[in-house]
Order: sequence, then structure tokens, then C-alpha cells
Amino acid sequence: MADLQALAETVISGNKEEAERLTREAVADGTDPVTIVNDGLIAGMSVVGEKFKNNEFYVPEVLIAARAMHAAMDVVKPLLAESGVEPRGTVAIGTVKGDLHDIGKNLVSMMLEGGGYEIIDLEVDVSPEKFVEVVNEGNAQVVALSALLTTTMPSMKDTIDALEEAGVRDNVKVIIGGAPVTQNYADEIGADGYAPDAASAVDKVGELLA
Ligand code: B1M
Repeated sequence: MADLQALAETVISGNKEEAERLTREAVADGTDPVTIVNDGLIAGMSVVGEKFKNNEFYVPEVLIAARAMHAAMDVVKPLLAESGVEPRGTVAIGTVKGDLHDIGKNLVSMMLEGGGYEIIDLEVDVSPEKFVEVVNEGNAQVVALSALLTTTMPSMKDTIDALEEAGVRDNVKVIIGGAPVTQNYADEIGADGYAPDAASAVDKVGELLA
């Protein structure tokens, strides 16, 4: 019987090789890939998210844990595709126009992936038009906007306005975050949600899609 608690521990400690090995072992044991993801990988990343929230983990530990999670995910992904398992939702994420900071955005992206969401990563300096284009393609249920500069925060409002003008605002939930961003600002510009950190972003997206 696969030890999924041990698998979760390898994600928490960022032991990539062990995470891959235990995942292969679980697959060989016949453990359901969804159970591997939920009770091993997502369980591990949830602990990482909590530790990050409580300042017990810092950015490097989260990145190392995410790397282990990704490596293990690569082992199970083909099996998930075969069994027709749908992701919990698809999130189009990017740092807004004029802003090149991507460390926080990447953490949010990795935590969401660890939380079972499909990610469309638009990277940095993403224009409102680009977000509209992706929403128009119909794959994303959530648009996630990150900004680290007070001067680029207005791009968040521009993006929401552009979604409205394109007539697709009601098709998606918009979540925003980044060091200078607040719940008040989210309310002011009509975003559906705000999260102060990567782990809370996973909770918020879950809430918005519930
Ligand atoms: Co820049 N920079 N930077 N910088 N930089 C800040 C943000 C700044 C506060 C530094 C300072 O002056 N004290 C300041 C902004 C001031 C302001 O606007 N009030 C600043 C400035 C001014 C600039 C430049 C203009 C500097 C210059 O060239 N004169 C320039 C701008 C470039 C541009 O974007 N156009 C610039 C450039 C850079 C570097 C390229 C050198 C580098 C970025 C490298 C990279 O990202 N690849 C950089 C860095 C590293 C920083 C600091 C030091 C660290 C940012 C970071 O990565 N934090 C930053 C000072 C600081 O914050 N101490 C600073 C770690 C990261 C994990 O946290 O991104 O907050 P954070 O993400 C958190 C949460 O905010 C949240 O979750 C994450 C994890 O918990 N979160 C979300 C983030 N996005 C979210 C989205 C969500 C939900 C939660 O939902 C969608």
C-alpha cells in the first residue's frame, strides 16, 4: 500500500528525487492517480502554504517544495489525462502591464497548480487586451492579476474595464494580489477577490468557484 503521508512529507521537505520515486511506487501499487495527487501532492503543498502563511517557511523553501511537487506531478499527469480527470478549474495568471516582478506571481501559480488547478501563465507585463484574448478563447474561469508597483495597480482596473468592454466580465472571476494591493482596492475596482499571499489565493479561488 502506497505511503501517501510519506509522499506529502517529501513535497514539504522539497526532496524531488524521493517525491518522484514514491509517486512511481504508488502508481505501480495501483493507487488511484487522483488519490496520489489529493492525499500526497496537494496535501503536501497545503502544509507548505500554511507554513509560508505562518512565516515558518520562506520563498526558497516554497520554490523547492514546488519543484518536488512538479516532478511528481509529471509522473501522474499522463495517467490523469488517460482517466479523464478534470482539473478543479483553469486560472489565467499574469503580472499586469508595465510590471516585471514575477516571484510572487510564480508562487501563486505554483500553489494553485498544487491545489489542483490548470494554469495558463501569461508571465509578466501582460496587457488588458491579452487577458481579454485568453478569456475570449473560453478556457479560463478565473483571471488572476498580480502587481508589485503602486504605479501598475491601475492596470488591474484597466484589465477589469477591458473585460467589461469586451462583454466577457461575467464569464470569469477576477482575483488580485501583490504587496501594494489591498481588499479595499479590490472592492474599489470591482475585483471578485483579493488574497494577501499564495496560500490564501488557493482558498480564495476555491471559494469563488464553489
Ligand atoms: Co522591484 N520594487 N522594482 N524589483 N522589488 C519593489 C516592489 C519595491 C517595493 C522596492 C522598494 O522600493 N522598496 C518598489 C516598489 C515601490 C512602489 O511601487 N511602491 C520596487 C521598484 C520601485 C522597482 C523598480 C521601479 C526599480 C527601478 O528600476 N527603479 C523596478 C520596476 C521594474 C518593473 O517592474 N517595471 C523594479 C525591479 C525589480 C527587479 C527586476 C530588480 C526585481 C524583480 C525580479 C523578479 O520578480 N523576477 C525586484 C524585486 C525583487 C523587488 C523586491 C525586492 C522583492 C519583490 C518580491 O519578489 N518579493 C520588492 C521589495 C519588497 O517587496 N521587499 C521590490 C517576494 C514575493 C514572494 O512577494 O511579490 O509580494 P510578493 O508576492 C507575495 C504576495 O504579494 C502575494 O503572494 C506572494 C507570496 O505570498 N501575491 C499575490 C503576489 N501576487 C499575487 C496575486 C494574487 C494573490 C496574491 O492573486 C492573483
